[in-house]
Amino acid sequence: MELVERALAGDRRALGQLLRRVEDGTAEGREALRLLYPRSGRAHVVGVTGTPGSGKSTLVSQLALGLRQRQRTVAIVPVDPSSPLSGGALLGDRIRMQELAGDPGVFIKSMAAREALGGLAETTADVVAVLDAVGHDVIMIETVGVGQAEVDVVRTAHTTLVVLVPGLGDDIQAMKAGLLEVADLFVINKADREGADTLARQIRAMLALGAPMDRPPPILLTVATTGQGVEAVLAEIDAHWRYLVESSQLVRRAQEQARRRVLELARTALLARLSRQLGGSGLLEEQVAAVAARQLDPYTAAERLVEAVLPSP
Ligand SMILES: Nc1nc2c(ncn2[C@@H]2O[C@H](COP(=O)(O)OP(=O)(O)OP(=O)(O)O)[C@@H](O)[C@H]2O)c(=O)[nH]1
Ligand SMILES: [Mg+2]
Repeated sequence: MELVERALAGDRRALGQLLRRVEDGTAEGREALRLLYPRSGRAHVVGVTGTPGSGKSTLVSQLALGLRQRQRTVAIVPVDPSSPLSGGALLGDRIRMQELAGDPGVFIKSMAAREALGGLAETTADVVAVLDAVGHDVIMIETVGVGQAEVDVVRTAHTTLVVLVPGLGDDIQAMKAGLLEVADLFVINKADREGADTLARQIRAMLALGAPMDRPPPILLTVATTGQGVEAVLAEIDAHWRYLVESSQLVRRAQEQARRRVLELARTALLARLSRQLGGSGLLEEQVAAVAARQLDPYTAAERLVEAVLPSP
């Protein structure tokens, strides 16, 4: 496939076109993924999430600059499922990321919010696989950590940074909403403001309440606008990668993710086949009507549909 060849040769325009096809789930996108997937699996995928406006994009830009100084190539994937137009925020990010824009070692691919067929997390995983396959060393995914969709997105990362800011009661709420358990590393950004140490103590106290952890997430303070503390974050990101490799978790996670993904896709494929084979037979409508009229329970109805297509031996 020509587009794949060109993307592999470092053609950024081709890569952009390829990623759009993958994102849209077109036949060409599928084919590209089939060709490229065996080349993926080398990049360190870093998820950056946290409360809105906490400085995630600023931090990601700084991390990218630091990684470039270390001669590592970087891809950045801002995901914005909350705003259907993904206008303002990303535009702002783009401007802030300008310093990186002219660098051939940095590629930025934003994920538009849309009715993705396979779900945002799945589509993002496909996009990440392609960015990985064409040779990026580190891929950073930025999401606003508010909804389940976003938590699902960061679950596809190897290392997850949760970015919080001092002086917001919201942060504690956010942690209760599931951010606490996805964090491999806490970053208290805007440490130039009052209350960073208090927040660090609160996080530590909250972690102490939970189940004992093999590796309690470090808590680091940064001022992303000046770059203060960013080197330490980079060091911890690397340390976490080494931990994943040495504890064999990297292999285990890859297996778990593969299992989840394959089963999910098999489910989708089965469902598609079910509706195709039932199409026109009227069986589905019959069952739906019976359940709606309370003549039949939904379990039995579903069982009948499956039985009609895949009779049990
Ligand atoms: N004082 C201070 N301001 C910061 C710091 N880091 C970022 N900011 C500012 O905070 C604002 C939001 O920064 P962003 O990087 O866009 O934050 P974000 O988390 O990506 O925002 P969303 O993607 O919209 O959720 C910007 O005006 C930044 O300049 C910091 O360490 N200290
Ligand atoms: Mg942002």
